[in-house]
Amino acid sequence: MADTLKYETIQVRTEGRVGVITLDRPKALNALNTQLMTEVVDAATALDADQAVGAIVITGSDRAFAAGADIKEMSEKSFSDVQSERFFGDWDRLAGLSTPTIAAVNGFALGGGCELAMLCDLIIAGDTAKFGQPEITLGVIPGIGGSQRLTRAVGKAKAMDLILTGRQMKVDEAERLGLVSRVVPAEQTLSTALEVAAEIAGKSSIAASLAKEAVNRAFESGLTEGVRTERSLFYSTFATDDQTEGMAAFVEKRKPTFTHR
Ligand code: CO8
Repeated sequence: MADTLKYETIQVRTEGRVGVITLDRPKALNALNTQLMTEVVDAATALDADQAVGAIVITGSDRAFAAGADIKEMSEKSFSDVQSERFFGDWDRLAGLSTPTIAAVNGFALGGGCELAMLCDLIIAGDTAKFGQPEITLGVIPGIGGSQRLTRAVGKAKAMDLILTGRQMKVDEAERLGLVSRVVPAEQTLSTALEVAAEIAGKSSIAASLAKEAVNRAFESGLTEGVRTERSLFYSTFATDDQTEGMAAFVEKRKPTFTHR
């Protein structure tokens, strides 16, 4: 389990089989600086390795999920700084977690904040949520996958609109475009995300990680390769105790008891 005491910019806790990471730089609207990025990746990696954790929720505050990468920190950097320190390169490790992840978003999810939400498997958004990629207004472009994941999620027409104008998109538009999984009243965002996370964590963790890998392959590759990958992942579920138990429980008309093996 992640050692929450060592973190300064996030809080980490577990509720049953759900790990919760709360971004905690309220004065900067949870702007993502190097320390926060390092702490989120460290905590998420520890939760991912913990067999007792079956889903991870990442959330912010009522006012902001995250208002982007920390502009004050970035403004001091040169090309050679960002290139040599692989600035924000570790963020990609979040995409490689095998535990399902849910972003619970209220308020601003802008720039790197929108990209962090899109790195998660599901986005549950409150009705106050606003998404956008405003990097163009700072003379830069998205750098944590935004130009790729947003385009795959909402299509070229809307991605170009959002990335070239830098405008903020309200949650009803984000839901219509398929960027968010569910929209709820803002005061219910975290509780809904925790419920969904608990539901996922109650399933077979092995099956969940294979299902996640299969869906991500659809996102990242062509149909033929994706279907081939899904087939071999499906076959591999027959090597698990959870497949034996899940199907036996159905046949015997009882609830399955998954051991996540
Ligand atoms: N970075 C640093 N500080 C921020 C940020 C930020 N992204 N966003 C807000 N803050 C700070 C403000 O400076 C302010 O601090 P202070 O009180 O010390 O001046 C405090 O948070 C509150 O902000 P505001 O007073 O501006 O609050 P408003 O309600 O008036 O406005 C907004 C809220 C609209 C969210 C506004 O703060 C804003 O526009 N923020 C910047 C949004 C933005 O441009 N985000 C994109 C950043 S670039 C990016 O994310 C690139 C990611 C790629 C990284 C590449 C890695 C390879």
